[in-house]
Amino acid sequence: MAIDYTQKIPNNVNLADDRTLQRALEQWQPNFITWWDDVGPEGSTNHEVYLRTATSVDPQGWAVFDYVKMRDYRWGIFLNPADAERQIHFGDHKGEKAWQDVPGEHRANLRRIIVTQGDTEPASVEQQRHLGLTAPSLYDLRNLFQVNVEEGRHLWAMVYLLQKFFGRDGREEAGALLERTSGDANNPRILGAFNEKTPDWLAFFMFTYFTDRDGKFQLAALAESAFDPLARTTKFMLTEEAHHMFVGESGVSRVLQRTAQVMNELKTDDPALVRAAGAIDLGTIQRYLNFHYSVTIDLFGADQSSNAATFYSSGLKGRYEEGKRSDDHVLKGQTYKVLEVQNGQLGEKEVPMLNALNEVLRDDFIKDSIAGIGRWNKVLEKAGLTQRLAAPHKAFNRKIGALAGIRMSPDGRVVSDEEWKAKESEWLPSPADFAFVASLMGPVLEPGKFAGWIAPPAMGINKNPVDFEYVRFG
Ligand code: BYC
Repeated sequence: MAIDYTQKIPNNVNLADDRTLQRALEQWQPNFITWWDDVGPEGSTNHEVYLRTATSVDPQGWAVFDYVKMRDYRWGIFLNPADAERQIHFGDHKGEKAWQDVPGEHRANLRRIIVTQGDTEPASVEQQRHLGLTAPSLYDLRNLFQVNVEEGRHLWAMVYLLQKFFGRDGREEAGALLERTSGDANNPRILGAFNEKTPDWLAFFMFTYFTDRDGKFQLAALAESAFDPLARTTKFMLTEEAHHMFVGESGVSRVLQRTAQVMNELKTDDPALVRAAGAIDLGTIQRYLNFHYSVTIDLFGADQSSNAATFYSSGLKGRYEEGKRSDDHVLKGQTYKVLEVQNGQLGEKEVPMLNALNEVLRDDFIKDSIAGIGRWNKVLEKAGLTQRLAAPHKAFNRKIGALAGIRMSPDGRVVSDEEWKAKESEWLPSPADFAFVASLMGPVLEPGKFAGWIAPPAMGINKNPVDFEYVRFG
């Protein structure tokens, strides 16, 4: 079904037939715009940006490109088509028909999942709000804004579910999603990584590579949900999420390409010389990677969680690619290995699989992330360099779960407090690293021109040339 853009709130959910819901969402809409103006992309109001907008959710219509004034972007509600025969295919309700409404006994848990998901979307927009002032090119600026407007739309996706299915509680939660603020001391966002700063473009690329990938895995698990409206909306969100991860993966690749070029030209791996030539040394890139990887794997929650078991058994949240797995999809009596520290040593223990489902999803994420680090290393290999990037150990710099607070080196040794203190600035970005990267940031706004610390992309957006005017300034 095509999306109706003549309505105040574009949608493919027949909003006009549900006056109460329409009114509730139309009351929320001005608050969303106020939030966007206050803490959304700074100084972008009058920019005309070459953005994709969905005109339908099918392959022909989900990515239609044109110039859009940022302020006039049409955030809407788009669900994938319904399948009237869809069945629940995991947990205690396996084989029953998928739910079109929220069963009373699962209401509180579903609301909590939807609120947690919804909270991350505006958080990321807040985290990225200053980056438009220091874009390394028009191409990158456009990509940032594309990510921002779609995260805004993902907030709409969750607010629709809250307002349609959760009555007064849902309306209150929808309001609260615009009140919490990333990094706020009194009213922060729910999950840790979404209260961290994204101070520069290297951090932005790492965030979109790692943290948006948490989005991919969590959304994929929710796309299995027995609650059909949640499954359908997250499926469509996943289509958009792919571009966000592309921005991160290609962004870091281009930084590496430029760094490798400078190292080869100067025939050096001395970080000071690489920095003096205006590129980002590999050590700094590795430290940024260590940071974003570790805060992102915390987003999967505790290694053992009774919530995770309940979410799965009651059909609220499945596993990544649940349908492709060949087990019984109930998982009772099965076990999974998690890490623990005993007598100062890291070991493994077997725990009930249902309780370890956060860890199962984390491990799926880790596999996917490491594959991409391998692709980054190909850039170094192709440039003839022997240095490589690596994911730190799963227990490095953890704040959530059984590994929280353990002092662990990136290569997986339990270390003393003294060693941690002595090495922290080799393992995680230091204030000096942030200051150096910040010193490179500055807007480059001429079509086809790129900042000196990043290589141009291999091709432009939607088959346009790299020097296309991706943003026009009003
Ligand atoms: N920071 O039993 P546990 C995305 C809390 S990203 C702070 O393990 P559970 C996107 C936890 O809430 C995808 N707190 O919890 C990406 C609990 O608190 P309470 C986001 C944390 O329920 C980029 C307590 O610790 N979607 O879309 O098993 C840009 C005990 O933990 C953290 C989802 O996350 C943390 N990192 O699992 C834009 C999906 N981790 O209740 C967007 C929905 C845990 O004791 N969420 N806690 O006060 C869930 O499925 C679950 O809530 C979690 C937590 C997997 C996050």
